[in-house]
Amino acid sequence: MNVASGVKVLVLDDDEDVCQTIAGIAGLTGYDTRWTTDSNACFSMLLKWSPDILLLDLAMPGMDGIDTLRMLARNGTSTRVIIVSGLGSRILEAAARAAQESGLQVAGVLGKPFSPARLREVLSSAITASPFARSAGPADKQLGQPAITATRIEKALDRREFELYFQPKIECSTRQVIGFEGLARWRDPDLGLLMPDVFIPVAEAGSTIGRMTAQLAEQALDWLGAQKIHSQLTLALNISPRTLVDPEFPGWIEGQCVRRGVQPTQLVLEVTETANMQNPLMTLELLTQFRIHGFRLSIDDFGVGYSSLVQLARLPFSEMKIDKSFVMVARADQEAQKIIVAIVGLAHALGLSVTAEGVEDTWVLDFLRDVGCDHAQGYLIGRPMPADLVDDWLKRWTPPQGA
Ligand code: G
Ligand code: G
Ligand code: MN
Repeated sequence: MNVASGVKVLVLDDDEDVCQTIAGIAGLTGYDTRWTTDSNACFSMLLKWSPDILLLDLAMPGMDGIDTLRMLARNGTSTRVIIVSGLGSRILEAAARAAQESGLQVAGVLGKPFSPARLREVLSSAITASPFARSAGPADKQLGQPAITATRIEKALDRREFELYFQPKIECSTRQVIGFEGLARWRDPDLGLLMPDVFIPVAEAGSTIGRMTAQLAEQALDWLGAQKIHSQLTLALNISPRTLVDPEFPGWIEGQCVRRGVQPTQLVLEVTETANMQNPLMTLELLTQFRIHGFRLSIDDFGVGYSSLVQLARLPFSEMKIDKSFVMVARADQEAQKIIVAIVGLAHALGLSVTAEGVEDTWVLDFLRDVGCDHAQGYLIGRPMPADLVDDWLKRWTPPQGA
């Protein structure tokens, strides 16, 4: 069946020719199309006709596109919006970001002039893309539930309720699996499966992060030790900067590797920088020790937060992970694409490998391969999964078809 059939498309543009062109192409493709050059008429059609998609021109006399977007957000419209403009991609993408942040479902941007093919592409991806959803913050998740406290975490550690989930990483050029990132989950008997953003900050604020890291590191190394046929796989473990002030840690983790016959090169330690790296010298010393003992070090969430060029040059990292906020939007956001290209160049110039996280579609995976990014991780490839599903996933892994 034609994806367009039954889909209602409304066009708002002050230029009647543009309206007619868009409506003509969309109509021929099978969309049920209406257009108007007047914002007020547009609002009334939104209410009475409830279109699925609104193509909105940014530069309008009187009420401009931003005013219209603000009104739409205030009315809580569920119509998906495609922003159209000849003002250039920076303005288009800024408008899209503002609209998204105000809660609208932005389904794409369309620069003028555009080809009929490009219009059809934007329209069809607006239908097939999953709706933009705001993710619930940690506060929402805890609503009406017992608070996560250090005491509760202490008990959970005694009962070994923390568990590693595994998310696969592939090589962009060959699409072979190279390893996994271990992500902490808390299987609480009352609350169910809890995500790290709920409990890691509590653990970091108190004194339980050390024990938690140790339990998760043991699970990681047990898993690596058990990979007989996949002994070349790597596993990345997230390390809190708080752990990087414990002088016992490098020696301890090395001992744990030796006990299980795991090569240190199989373990990657991912570190996110934070504003309060309490003891920069100690951190520098410990990170250097890890490298001396053969572990690999990854700078997590690069490009946002506190990671700086100075830190990057100063600390002995072997890998950089491009933050998912750039990667997830790369298909529609040319600025994000440029940032990715720049980060890949920077990483390679410093002799680091690069992993992009948050890869959600094949276009982005192809893009990453084309710009020389080494590794990719994201929902397209696989979601974080419990250990007992990993073998099966590896057997069934078929690389997504690229261009
Ligand atoms: O999927 P996800 O919600 O798993 O992870 C959210 C965040 O929690 C990530 O930024 C990740 O760095 C952090 N995180 C996940 N597991 C661990 C862990 O074992 N230790 C630390 N310190 N952070 C973790
Ligand atoms: O900060 P860190 O990179 O360690 O966190 C990884 C986080 O990103 C985890 O919460 C993981 O579940 C999440 N994640 C991994 N891949 C994707 C993806 O493709 N899309 C989104 N939205 N989140 C992802
Ligand atoms: Mn990470």
